[in-house]
Amino acid sequence: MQIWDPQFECMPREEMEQLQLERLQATLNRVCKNVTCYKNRFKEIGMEPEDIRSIADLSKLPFTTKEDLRLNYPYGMFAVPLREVVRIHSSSGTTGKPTVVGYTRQDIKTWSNIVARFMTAAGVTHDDVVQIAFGYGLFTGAFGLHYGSEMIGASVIPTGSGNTEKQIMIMQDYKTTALVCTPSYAVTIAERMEKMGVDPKSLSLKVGLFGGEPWSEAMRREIETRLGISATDNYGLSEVIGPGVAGECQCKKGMHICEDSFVAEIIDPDTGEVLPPGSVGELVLTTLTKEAFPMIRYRTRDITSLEYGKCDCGRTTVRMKKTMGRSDDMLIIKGVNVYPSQIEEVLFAVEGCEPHYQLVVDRKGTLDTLEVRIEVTENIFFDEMKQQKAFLDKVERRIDSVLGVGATVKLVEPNTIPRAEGKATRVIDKRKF
Ligand code: DLL
Repeated sequence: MQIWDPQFECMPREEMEQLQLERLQATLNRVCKNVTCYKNRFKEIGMEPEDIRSIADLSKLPFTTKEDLRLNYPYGMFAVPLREVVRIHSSSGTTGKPTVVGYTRQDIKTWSNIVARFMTAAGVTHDDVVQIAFGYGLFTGAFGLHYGSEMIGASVIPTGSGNTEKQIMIMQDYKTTALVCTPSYAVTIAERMEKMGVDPKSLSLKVGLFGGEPWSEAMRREIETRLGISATDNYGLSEVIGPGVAGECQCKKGMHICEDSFVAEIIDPDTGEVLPPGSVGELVLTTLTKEAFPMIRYRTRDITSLEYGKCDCGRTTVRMKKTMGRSDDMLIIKGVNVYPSQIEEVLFAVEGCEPHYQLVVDRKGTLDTLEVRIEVTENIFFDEMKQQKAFLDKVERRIDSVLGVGATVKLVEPNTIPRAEGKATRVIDKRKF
């Protein structure tokens, strides 16, 4: 298995912590000098950057939140003058103003390099033909993987997202070997291929690099079988750099975080307290190499845990588990915390469920209700009411026993839940309106 940057990816832990500390101190000095928000923060807590003498000391500093970025919209958190910024992207937030992020020329190089790392870890080499089916534009997904692929020397096909039949034709004719998109779009592509009668075995596809949204292990198995590929997960967020923060190797036992560029902490989302290694909590990230848009203790809202043990691939970097979802996507139904990904796991385990589902949360009087809409495969028939009832009972019982919350399951006709081309919308929460 190839490793793109063995010096950093396989660095002994003590050495990595030393490197992180040096880079952290340099970053803190720079933000204190150049970003008013951070300058004020240090003043408020009566600290100087020099007071941070270890990585553990980081916990003495306040968090940065999306609200801080909103208050400093658009360029207030930039640490360099705009003339040094060569690229601007934006987060995919759907409410309020989006967050604006900037990159210097060096940031673009750093970004390309860390994306090249996880793409190499996923099995991409300069011999590959990489089809990028993420939306090009303000979203960081397409550009990040595009630049990473070029750095590896692979041949990039920038199809962008959508136009699924054309994607498939290109895959056939241009002999695509690696597919890059959201996991939900991968399902959309697989489904369309089946409809078109295209046998995935007749394609040259080998690997799929999917990210940008949470997806379960069950969904991975589904995609791997339907497309006949090896599928890996990769994680990132625009505020921190975009894709490239972490990615899986072929062992598929967690996503390796680029620790020479980011310090990862897990906190209790309610108290803000740093949790011991292995705990499940909210991921907080501090950038160590970014010039234009450094972030100190940025609260990602993503719920995961960290694994510090060595991976069989030889990399020593800490791995983050697949995220359960975002703390702000967590549904509280009748007082029980529910992540859409948990329901996804249950559904995939039931034969006959299609990987298309939607959760509708509502309130009747003071009581929350959860309706799980699922598509059933065309070959399962429910002409018989008794058969249908048995199926519904089975899914409802499983949801109740796994999540501890009752749900009404409703079967919907094949092809009625909207297909995703980018990130899927899984939840309709009517309680907010
Ligand atoms: O989604 C960056 C990205 C693009 C990562 C392509 C990987 C591949 P944003 O649009 O700012 O950036 O959204 C970031 O998406 O906080 C997570 O909640 C979610 N997310 C991203 N990747 C994963 C993943 C990009 N692999 C937000 N698993 C993050 C689970 C993910 N959630």
